Amino acid sequence: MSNYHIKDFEEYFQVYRKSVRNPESFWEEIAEEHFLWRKKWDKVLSWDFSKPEVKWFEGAELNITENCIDRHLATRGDKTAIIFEPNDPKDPAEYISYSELSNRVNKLANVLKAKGIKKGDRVCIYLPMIPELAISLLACARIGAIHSVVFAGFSSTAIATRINDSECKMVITSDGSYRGNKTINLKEIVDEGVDQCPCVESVLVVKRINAAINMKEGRDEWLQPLLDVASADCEAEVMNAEDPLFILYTSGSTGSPKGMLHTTAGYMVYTAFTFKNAFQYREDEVYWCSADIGWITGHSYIVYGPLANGATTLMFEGVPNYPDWSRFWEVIEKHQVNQFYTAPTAIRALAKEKLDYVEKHDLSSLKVLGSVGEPINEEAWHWYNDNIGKKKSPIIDTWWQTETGGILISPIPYVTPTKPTYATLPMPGIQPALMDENGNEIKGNQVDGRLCIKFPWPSMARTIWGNHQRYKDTYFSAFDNKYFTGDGALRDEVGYYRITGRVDDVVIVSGHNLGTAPIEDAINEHPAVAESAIVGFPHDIKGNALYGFVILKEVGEGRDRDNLSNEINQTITEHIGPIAKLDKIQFVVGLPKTRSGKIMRRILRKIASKDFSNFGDISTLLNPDVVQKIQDGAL
Ligand code: 6R9
Repeated sequence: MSNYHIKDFEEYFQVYRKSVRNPESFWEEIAEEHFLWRKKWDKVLSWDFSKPEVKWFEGAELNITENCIDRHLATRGDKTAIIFEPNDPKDPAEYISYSELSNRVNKLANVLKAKGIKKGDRVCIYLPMIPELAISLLACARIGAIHSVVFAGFSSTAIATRINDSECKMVITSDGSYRGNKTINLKEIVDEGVDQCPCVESVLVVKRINAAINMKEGRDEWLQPLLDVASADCEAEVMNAEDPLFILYTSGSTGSPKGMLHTTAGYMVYTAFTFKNAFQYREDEVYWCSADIGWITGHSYIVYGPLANGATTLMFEGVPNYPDWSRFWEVIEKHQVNQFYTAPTAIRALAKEKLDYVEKHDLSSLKVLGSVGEPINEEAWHWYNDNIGKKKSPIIDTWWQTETGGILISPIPYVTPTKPTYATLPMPGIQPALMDENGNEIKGNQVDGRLCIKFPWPSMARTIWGNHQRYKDTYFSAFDNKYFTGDGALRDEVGYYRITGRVDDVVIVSGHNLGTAPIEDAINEHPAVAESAIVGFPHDIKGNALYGFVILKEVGEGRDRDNLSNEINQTITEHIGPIAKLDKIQFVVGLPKTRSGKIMRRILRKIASKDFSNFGDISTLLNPDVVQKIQDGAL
């Protein structure tokens, strides 16, 4: 894939203008030049946000695995496609070349076929971060089956809900997983879940930890013996551009999880394009995204985007603090990682530890640092920039969503001047709009509002599986003829975007619109504060007041709490103004977080307003036990 790297700021604006003036010809050119099609499209785009319906490259035929694997074989057959770095650093890393990947994907694809999986069938994948996870996604795509990956940290109830919602016929799992010095019996969790799923006909089990597990007669089978006798040739299923590729569940602010449906051609084109440009990936570089493939970040930027570019993508099975807090930096040095992509929550955790962990490793291979998943606060941004990037690797703060399929707003490294806490400018083809509460677009700069996208892009989710009405209600009803992201954003004097957080996190205090993220930023600047979360709670006079949940660093432990509270409010006053001062501050040991590291503000809002009833399903939290502790402290 040759030359669609954007080289400088001027070229960015040229490309952007072109992409907005004539989106069809812009994307058509990229699709023409850089991918392998069985048949070209009849029409580049048709769309109607009122239905809503969006179709890209209609009439085209392709298979995404031919683009991610087969076409590289002639030129990159021996190149490493996937580096697998296991949980235990004493175990050897695995280097899977493109030709080996081809064999392994085809074998698994043949096994799936032999088990009766056909085009359009749904397959649930519940695996740790081992090569079989990436291979399972690709094997499904090879035969046109729709994969539905469930993050292998979710509970059996969460698995069952997701399997039943999309009626998966098969589950691919493992006997267990390693996580630091622990092992987790995944199969037991799957068994409990699948017991509630009449649609599941077969369960394939990867051997990872050699655990003694139950195998249900007639349903469960070890995968390896089936692979041993499978053929390494498997003709790719010819897919239409708009045929489904995968379902991935994301939690809504209310109700059951939403199965976002992504389709084939548009998703492929957009993730490949953004991977290459947002990371400035070049041949022979090593790219590492530390997310789990159970999230959209892993789908788009561990598997499909990198492989469509013939890149070397690293999969890490472990955790940042095993055997100790230097593990990430050790992996970067060991594999000479050039682009590193992680989440602010990880950066904050790493920044709490001694700098020795960082300093004993050579990080000079790094060229680009990425951030994703939540707003990156200023302190974390600087720590990442100073200590990891040594002020020479640009930080790309990439804003996007499960629903958007790929990165929508991000600096292009070495092209877009960065600014801490700003995701900066839209990727080519993306037309953001800020909207006011009355549904009008706010033009000009130095404004803030609700973030919408007013024109389709290739990788947008096409529907919610089994519930198109909910798709319409959630994303296309708040504002006429626009996709509503659910996030708030501001546009600064030069047109850079800063995501201020979910719109439901905005608190109106005495008539002032306050984003919680900038206040958290301010608090986190206090030397004794490790992390904080702010929510609104009802107040007789102000309408809403602010409640801060604050985790202290060790240095703050022994200190007088009243004094600290005053200092924290003083910091807020200095950074934002007295209007943003907190009415209540509670020091806590942890914050309730989702598995992807997002703070569950819904729960904190309830605690702040002393409503301890019905927290909803907290079983999928990373740390459900922290909820009771916070509640006890609030009484
Ligand atoms: C990719 C991913 C989506 C929500 C999104 C927003 C928040 C993600 C962000 C960010 C500020 C960034 N978010 N990236 N907020 N700056 N760079 O995380 O998808 O799990 O669906 O979450 O995450 O609130 O709306 P997903």
